[in-house]
Amino acid sequence: MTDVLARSTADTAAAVADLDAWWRAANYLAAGQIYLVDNPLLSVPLAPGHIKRRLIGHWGSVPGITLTYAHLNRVIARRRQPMLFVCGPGHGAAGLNAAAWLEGSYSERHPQVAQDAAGMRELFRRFSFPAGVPSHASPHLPGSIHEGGELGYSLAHATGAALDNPDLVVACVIGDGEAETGALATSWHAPLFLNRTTDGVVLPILHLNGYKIANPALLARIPRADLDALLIGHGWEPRHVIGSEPAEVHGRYMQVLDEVFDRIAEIRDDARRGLAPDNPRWPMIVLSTPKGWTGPAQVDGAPVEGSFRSHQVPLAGVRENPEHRALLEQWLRSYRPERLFGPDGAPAARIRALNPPEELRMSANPVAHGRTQIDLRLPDVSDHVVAVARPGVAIGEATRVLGRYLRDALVANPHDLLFFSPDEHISNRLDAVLEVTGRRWQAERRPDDDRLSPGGRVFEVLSEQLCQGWLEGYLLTGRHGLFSTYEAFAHIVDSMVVQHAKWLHTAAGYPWREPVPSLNYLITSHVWRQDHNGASHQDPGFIDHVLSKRPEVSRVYLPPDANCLLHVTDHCLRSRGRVNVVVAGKQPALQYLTDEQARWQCATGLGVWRWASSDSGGDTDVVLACAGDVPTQETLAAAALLRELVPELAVRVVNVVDLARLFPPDRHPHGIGDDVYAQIFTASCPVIFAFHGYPWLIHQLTYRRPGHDRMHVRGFRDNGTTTTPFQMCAMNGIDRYHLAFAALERVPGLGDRIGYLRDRLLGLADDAHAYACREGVDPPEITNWVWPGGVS
Ligand SMILES: Cc1ncc(C[n+]2csc(CCOP(=O)(O)OP(=O)(O)O)c2C)c(N)n1
Ligand SMILES: [Mg+2]
Repeated sequence: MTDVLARSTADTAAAVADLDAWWRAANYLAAGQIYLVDNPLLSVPLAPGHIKRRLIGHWGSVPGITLTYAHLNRVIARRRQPMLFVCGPGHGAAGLNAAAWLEGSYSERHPQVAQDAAGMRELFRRFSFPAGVPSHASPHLPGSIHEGGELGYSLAHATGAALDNPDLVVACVIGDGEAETGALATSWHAPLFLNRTTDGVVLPILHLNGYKIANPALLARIPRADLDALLIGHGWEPRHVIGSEPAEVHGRYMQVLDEVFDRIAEIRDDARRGLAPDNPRWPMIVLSTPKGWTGPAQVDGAPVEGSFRSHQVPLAGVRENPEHRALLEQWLRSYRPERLFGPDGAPAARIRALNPPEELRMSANPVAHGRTQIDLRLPDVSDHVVAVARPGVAIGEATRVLGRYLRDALVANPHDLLFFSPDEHISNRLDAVLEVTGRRWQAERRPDDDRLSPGGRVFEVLSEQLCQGWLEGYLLTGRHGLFSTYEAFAHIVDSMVVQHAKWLHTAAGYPWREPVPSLNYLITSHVWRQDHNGASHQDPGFIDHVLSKRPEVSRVYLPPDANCLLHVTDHCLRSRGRVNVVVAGKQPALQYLTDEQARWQCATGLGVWRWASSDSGGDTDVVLACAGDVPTQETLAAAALLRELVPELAVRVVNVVDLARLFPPDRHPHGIGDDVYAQIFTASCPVIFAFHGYPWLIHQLTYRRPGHDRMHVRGFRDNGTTTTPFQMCAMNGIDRYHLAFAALERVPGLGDRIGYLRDRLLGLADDAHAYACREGVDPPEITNWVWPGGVS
């Protein structure tokens, strides 16, 4: 291939000149965005009035980003290679905006920013400006799937985007500072998961510009041989582009990219013909060019180009300080804008000639805009439900049931659905999926390994950040997936879900972006059933975190049994543009609702369980509400106890599946009005709410409801250890005995009986405690408890 593409020296010089012109144009436009509100083409001498009052942006990263973009464009045009550009240093967005503007796609998506002088002026003005566009590679930027504000996720996103996209190359610029983050450090494992035949290619470009904000970057200060050893050890074949002389760097970059893409073609061809090893080393690039390259060399006597000082705005006082202003003008004119843009401001013909064909522009790649997605073909939930002849008697394992549904979903969607888990897929009882696929693995396999496979569709890696990052990349490019993880350790990705939720919310404002499939979490090993683990594994706070995000995006579901879990998951897999958290236990547990009842319960999100209530047709004395599988069981057991101890008491049982229903409608699209709230929770009865999570979340959701002081919430009080399931509940006051007593305490008219009832209920709690301490298990009347039956 290289022979075929070989060029004469004259051709190479011409190509270098063209690349350099495109690069200079992009750099000019990037600097213009940071500084200018007017005089975009410098048609008159620079004056203070042309300069922004607040200078915001990050210059240092830009030249390496634009250089890479220009060179990839050359490859795209020559090889007609579809490519996606993921930029780790998303703070260098001025460079990316510039590239998209030069390619014409910025103007297509933002018609007010045309490819002319007025458009260029607007491109500059709106950057990091109120009511303009942000300083990072946010959803406004065509072709971007990665904001790059919170550093660390570029390579994971790129890997996720490449999965099941066999024709795509995802080029991923990684900042050398970003490379120090935990998420990026583990992302180097990608070659051990990517499939040569069915996946696309990830091309990491480690941008070794030497500096972060205020410090050198570690990888830039270790011996080259050590850096190579690190990357080779991770399965990459690094090739270096080093320099600070533009013409030399252009030449070298061209040559290296030709070699890299030849090698990529070779690996792909070999794979498709069944040749060569399972896990070849994939080529990658280490780009060592100065931070802030081509910017001011020195400012006020201190080096800026090639230094951390170029990270943001190299010249600060340009409105006030004529010396700085002169330096800025000199810098901007050094790109020779008059040769790059016509008098009308449009990019010159030679610049436009370097753009790839329209459909291959990275800034117009439909993959980045969710435009290549399909709907999942999902199995019929009714084919998977567990039979519930009587509520609260049969035992089922919710996630095991779900596993069979997911297995069939995978069979129906073999190329668009993936499962991710930090080594917990089987522990979470989703085994059935592995009847039809394996666990993705390209490293060594041994005979006693369990279902490892180079094409497996279950991704297990012990990094929650990798699971999340891969899944995000997969979703953002229009495919579907599920991330199952322990509840307590979901916090590891707290920060990532914040970023993703922001992305989804902002992206929804751009009609040219299709809403992408939702980010679905299955939290199966939850706080109440950490029988093997204890305190370290007990924290239900992830749902608080997710519900604090934008209401248009965030959803939390607490299905009480297997059939509800099926219906909720079916809904989540069909949804778009959401973060769905589904919390459901994996332990054998009582089943309550039939298929039809579960369908209704999940569609309405909350409801009165008449079969468990004793208030039909008359006044209600107390409401027992619950959300979550374990709290539901304890609430029902409390309701049964109350029937036995105080048969005349009118008790209503309410179950909440969709937590956001508790919001008022002006706070969340799923919120219910006060009228419906009163129909369910009554207008004035005490409500004892047994909640899966921290109690204050329920208070937060309901504080504006009339008579909020009647809401008494029991939940996790951070009392945890390795103990029996019932003792976990008792330690936190959500066990049946304490719930029943909490209800009685608040019901008027029991007179002297309350003392007896108190002794009885708390005595039973003590007995259960003593039994557990003696026997190491819960008493049989608790372990084997079933709903006693009888519908009022
Ligand atoms: C997780 C995270 N921590 C800290 C920051 C603040 N921050 C913004 S840019 C930056 C330095 C990035 O350096 P590098 O990745 O080398 O990018 P470049 O040199 O290309 O600008 C830091 C620390 C951040 N954005 N994200
Ligand atoms: Mg850097």
